[in-house]
Amino acid sequence: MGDLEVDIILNLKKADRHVTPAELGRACKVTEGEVSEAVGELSGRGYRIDHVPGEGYRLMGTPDLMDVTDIRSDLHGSVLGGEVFAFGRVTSTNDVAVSLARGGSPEGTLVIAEEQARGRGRRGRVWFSPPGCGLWFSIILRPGLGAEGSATISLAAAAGVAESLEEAYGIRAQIKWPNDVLVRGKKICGILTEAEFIDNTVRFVVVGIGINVLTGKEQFPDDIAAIATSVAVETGRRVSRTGVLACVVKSIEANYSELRHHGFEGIRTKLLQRSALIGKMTRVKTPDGVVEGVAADIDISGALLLRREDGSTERLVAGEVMGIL
Ligand code: BT5
Repeated sequence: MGDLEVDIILNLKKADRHVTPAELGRACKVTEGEVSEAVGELSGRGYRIDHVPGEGYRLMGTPDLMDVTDIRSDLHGSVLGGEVFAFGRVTSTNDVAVSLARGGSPEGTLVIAEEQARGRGRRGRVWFSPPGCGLWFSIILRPGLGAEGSATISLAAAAGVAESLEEAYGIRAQIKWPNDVLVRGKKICGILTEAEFIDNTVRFVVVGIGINVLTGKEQFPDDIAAIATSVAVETGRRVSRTGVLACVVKSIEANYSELRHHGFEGIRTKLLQRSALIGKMTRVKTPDGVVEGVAADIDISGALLLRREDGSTERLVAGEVMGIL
């Protein structure tokens, strides 16, 4: 996959009409012969490109399988997705991203796979990641924050996912602290953030995001069928996965930039507006035991504040919501 193919797809997407080989050649700074060769290559990979002699080429459709050219052209100009690695099948995109990050890959590197053989949730739980259905991807970030900062990154990403699903697809999404995006109480997206530190500073953060996009109701395994949903189930439409990816990544980029330049307060406000927990009696499993109380607030470091029956407040930096009562 070369930069020329990305450039051609970018230009055809922008034009949304037939574009002559000469025009494309000028835009991409190559000869007409090179344009025709690249178009041949793209057609072979599943791009539907109409050719009308005299009028040129027009993009009619992108491949069903996610294609790195398509992704790169959609994310053109964004920091996140500045480098994209797209795989058919991996163990877990987080594993690949962590090893790339250890090897020095830059901030914004995005790793995506059609299928994960061992998609992971937190604490060794399994993340259902079949081929052709979802977006399973990880982004490398190098935020230069202290250790406590990585929780806010996860929440900023969750807010980005929820906002973009609402803006682009009209899906009313809520955030369940610390890492789920829910629609009508069902999980459409889970986030697994993993960080490595040097002393007390974050060396890198890998934000792993799983979004059910095309999964039909009947495709979810029995153990999650009642608690999971997808963009297709919620909208009744077969949307483009690459399209969803582009909206989500741009929205995460905006939130990440807000977080770095202005701190957590703006994100916190959005989280409180979209929270599935605030004001509700909540039971949370923490490393120190189970705590119950009304979810009252999220503080400036991303911790959940629970108000207990006796009036005391419990500050939870990590935990597992076991139930909304
Ligand atoms: C999460 O864990 O929700 C984090 C999921 C992160 C997945 C992404 S995909 C790309 C990257 N690479 C990886 O290997 N992981 C990340 P947790 O809060 O522990 O929730 C896990 C629970 O969610 C499971 O025990 C199931 O109950 C449920 N679950 C599993 N697969 C699901 C799916 N596809 N949709 C909705 N719920 C699911």
